[in-house]
Amino acid sequence: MTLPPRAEPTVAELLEGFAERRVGALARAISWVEDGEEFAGELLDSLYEQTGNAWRTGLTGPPGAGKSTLSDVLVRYWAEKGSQAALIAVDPSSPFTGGALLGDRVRMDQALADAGVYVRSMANRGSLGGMSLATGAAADLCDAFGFPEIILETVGVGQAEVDIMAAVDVAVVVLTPQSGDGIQAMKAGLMEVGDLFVVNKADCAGADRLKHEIESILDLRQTPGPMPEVVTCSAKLGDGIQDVAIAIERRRKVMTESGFLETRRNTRALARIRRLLEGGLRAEIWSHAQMEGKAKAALADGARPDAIAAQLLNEVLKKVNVCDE
Ligand SMILES: Nc1nc2c(ncn2[C@@H]2O[C@H](COP(=O)(O)OP(=O)(O)O)[C@@H](O)[C@H]2O)c(=O)[nH]1
Ligand SMILES: [Mg+2]
Repeated sequence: MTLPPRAEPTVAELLEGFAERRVGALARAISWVEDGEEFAGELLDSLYEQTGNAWRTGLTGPPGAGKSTLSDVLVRYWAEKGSQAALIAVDPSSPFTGGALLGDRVRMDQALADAGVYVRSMANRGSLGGMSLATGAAADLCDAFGFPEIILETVGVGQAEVDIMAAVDVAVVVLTPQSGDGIQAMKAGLMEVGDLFVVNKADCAGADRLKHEIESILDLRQTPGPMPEVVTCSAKLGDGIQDVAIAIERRRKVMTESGFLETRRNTRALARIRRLLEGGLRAEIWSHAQMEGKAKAALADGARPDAIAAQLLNEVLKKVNVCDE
């Protein structure tokens, strides 16, 4: 027996769900964003005024560093203080893995849901503009829904993770004393993106040495903004969690008071506009039949591909200018 397809809610229905704080509405809204559903933009527009109240914390670092374990204890810590969290676990790796790396996360979900935490996994579905756009919009939805704390946890380290970290208020890089994590972090560009460094697995040997190693690397960094702190903890044993939470809190305070947070949020909004603009143009330009036809004709005439591209770009730019006037 096949079930009839489930009817999609309308924007108005989802807004009603948000007003009544129904988690099902939030879940569906995030799916809209993930799938690029046609009314997602309208929904986000309607909710925009309700955003800007949540803190966005990113957690990144090599697989196995303890990001899931740490985010788990952090959201519980916040929940106990009366600050409910939404936790978005992101696997931005190629669509082929289908988010397989999120498995460890899923196992923890039920217990967290029972503690009042909203948990959501997002995997790369090959979405236009990349995962940082989709996760940014998902965070906006959690923000509008009224979660005061939002955690974005990534599964690994790579350019996509760095992009996601650039879209949070405070980016926490989690490393461990094992496996030369300090060097790995440097290679992956995490030293520039981190606002706070957590040396997890402090119950294992070498945590203090790694802490000093990170501090000496940070001394050389030329990234704008206040200097990051390095704290140690053992997420699994629950040791030092308060230190991590307090360090996050301190970082927010420093960033707010120095005006750096506002700058960062503006930069984030601009980067988002630029990405969407470029993505939109990219999608439009080639599908424009004339472009492809012209390119084919020029190729048949024996013109050089780069020269054809430059010529076509010029034509597009001229058109844009005409529209300006
Ligand atoms: N010894 C020790 N193990 C930990 C600690 N935190 C996490 N782990 C373990 O490290 C492994 C990877 O943790 P996980 O949170 O899944 O890492 P993720 O891949 O970064 O999300 C798991 O087996 C955890 O139990 C810790 O503080 N000390
Ligand atoms: Mg994990």
